[in-house]
Amino acid sequence: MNHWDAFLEPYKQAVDELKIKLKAMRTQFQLQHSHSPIEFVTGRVKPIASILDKASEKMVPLESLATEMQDIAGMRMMCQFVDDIERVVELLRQRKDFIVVEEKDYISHKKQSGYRSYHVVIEYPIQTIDGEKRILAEIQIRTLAMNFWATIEHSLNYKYQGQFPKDIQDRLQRAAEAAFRLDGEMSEIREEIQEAQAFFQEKKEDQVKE
Ligand code: 0O2
Repeated sequence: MNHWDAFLEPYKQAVDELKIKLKAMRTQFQLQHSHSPIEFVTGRVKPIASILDKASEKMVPLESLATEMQDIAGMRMMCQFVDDIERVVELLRQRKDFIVVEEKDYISHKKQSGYRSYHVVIEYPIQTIDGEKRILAEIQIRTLAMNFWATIEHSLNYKYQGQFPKDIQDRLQRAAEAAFRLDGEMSEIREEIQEAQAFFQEKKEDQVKE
C-alpha cells in the first residue's frame, strides 16, 4: 500500500458511511409519505491530482492536509426547493454521529463566480483497527438548479483553468441569475408541485399493490 492509499483510506470509509447515512434520511421521509427535502445524495473522495493542485494554490503543506483541507471527503445533498436547504442543515446539526464545525452560506452571500450553495464542514469519527480517527468532511447542500450551474461552471473552469473568456464569464453570470430566478419561481408554486408529486407517488404505490 503506498502512502496515498493509506492516507485516503479513512476518507473513503467516511464517504461510504456518509452516503449510506444521508441516503437513509431520504428513505425515511419517503416511508413517512412526507415531502423529502433531499432529492439525491452523492459523495466522492477528492482525486490526488486535485488535492495537490489545491494544496499548491492555497499554499497548504502536505503534512497539514488533514487539518487544512476540509473537502478531501466531500458529500453533496441536492434539494428541490431553496427552503429545503435550511431544513437539511438543521437535520445535520441535530445528528449525534458527527459534529458540525463550520458553516459557509454561499446562498445569502454568493461567490463572485456566481456560485451558490450551503457548505457544512463536519468532524466525522470513523472506527478503525487502530481505534477512532476523526476526519473532516464537507457537505454541500444545494438546489437542483444550483447544482446544474455549479456542475457546468466546474467543467468550464477545468477547460479554461479559471481564465474564462469574457463572453463565457458574462453568460455564466447570467446563467447563475437565471438559476436563482428558477429557484424563486419553483418556490412560488411549491405547494402545487408537491401535491402533484404526492398524487403520483400514491398512484405508483397503488400499482405495485395491484
Ligand atoms: P472540487 O473539484 O469540487 O473538489 P475558499 O478559500 O473559501 O474560497 P475553500 O476553502 O476551498 O475555498 O472552500 P469552499 O469555498 O467551501 O469551496 C470548496 C468547494 O466548493 C470547491 O471544491 C467546489 O466543490 C465548491 N465551489 C466553491 N466555489 C465554487 C465555484 O465558484 N464554482 C463551482 N463550480 N464550485 C465551487 P474544489 O476543490 O474547488 O473543487
